[in-house]
Amino acid sequence: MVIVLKNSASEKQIDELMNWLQGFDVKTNLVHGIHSNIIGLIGDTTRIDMESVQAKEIVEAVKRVQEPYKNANRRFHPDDTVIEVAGRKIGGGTLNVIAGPCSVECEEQIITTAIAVKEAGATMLRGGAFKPRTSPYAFQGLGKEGIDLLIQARKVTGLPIVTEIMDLSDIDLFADVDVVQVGARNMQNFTLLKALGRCDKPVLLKRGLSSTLQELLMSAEYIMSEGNSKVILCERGIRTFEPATRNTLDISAVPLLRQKTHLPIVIDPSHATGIASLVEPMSLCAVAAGCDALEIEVHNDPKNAWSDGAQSLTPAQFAETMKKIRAMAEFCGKPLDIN
Ligand SMILES: [Mn+2]
Repeated sequence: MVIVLKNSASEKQIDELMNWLQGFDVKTNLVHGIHSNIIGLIGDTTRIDMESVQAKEIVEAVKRVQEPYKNANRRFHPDDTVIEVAGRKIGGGTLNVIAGPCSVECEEQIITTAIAVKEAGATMLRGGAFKPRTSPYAFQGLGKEGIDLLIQARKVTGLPIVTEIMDLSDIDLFADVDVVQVGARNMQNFTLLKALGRCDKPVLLKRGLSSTLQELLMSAEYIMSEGNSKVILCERGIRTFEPATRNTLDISAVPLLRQKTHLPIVIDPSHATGIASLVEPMSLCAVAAGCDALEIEVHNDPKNAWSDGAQSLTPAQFAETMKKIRAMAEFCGKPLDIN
């Protein structure tokens, strides 16, 4: 961090500022220039709030030269993080495909879909039990019953289950879930993130619809700084001016996050586009860009789905898409994870 001081700063004020900064356990280096003085900080500056520095009377400008996240930063952890989920590995050279319906609706729907996606080659099952819907009048999910049905589907297929938590008060219901998902709308629910940081469970963290990649990494940092290093990042489209797709898929997030962080990266082409026919081409792009997993909505009867039917693939479409995903994954040297 570099702090530029105002010309009016007195020696006493500079001393006071330096003492305050040293309280954060960093080395301070005062450099006298011709036109202005600067303080260079060396060490871990993640605990120093830039705005508090900027608020000091004698500070002209502050600039960070290092990212404000530490645990998620590749600079400090050069090796890729590989997260074990019931014998499968997310990250580290193989591709996982998490597939299933937007919402768990009933036993027949989730079991039929689970068997179909497993047969097509999916490696994990997704399904929403708690649904963050834009309208309070839309289907809100089956809650605990939905989680029980997912567990049943796991028994039948052996696929680990991924499902979303919306509220901290439900955390006990997730004890037997393999991966806890935090949705885009909760990406900055810091109380929830901190609580998940104290669990020993993989967390699939979705990027908020208007969040920058740095904000996504700062949210990962919330979980990691509490002790849980099993964070999986997910790009699911961001809101732009383009209304033709539900969101705009930021494919460049994959190689960019890869440079910035060691955490595994997932692409959700279903929510990113909102259109079933775009899911396959976007999946192939994502694999080519180097993602570690895809999360795809598949429904046994999309036309009658209780949520997100327009973006859900039928089991037959998913099976066809999987053939191409498998071929692309092999071409890219990141074959499908086989248990
Ligand atoms: Mn959905």
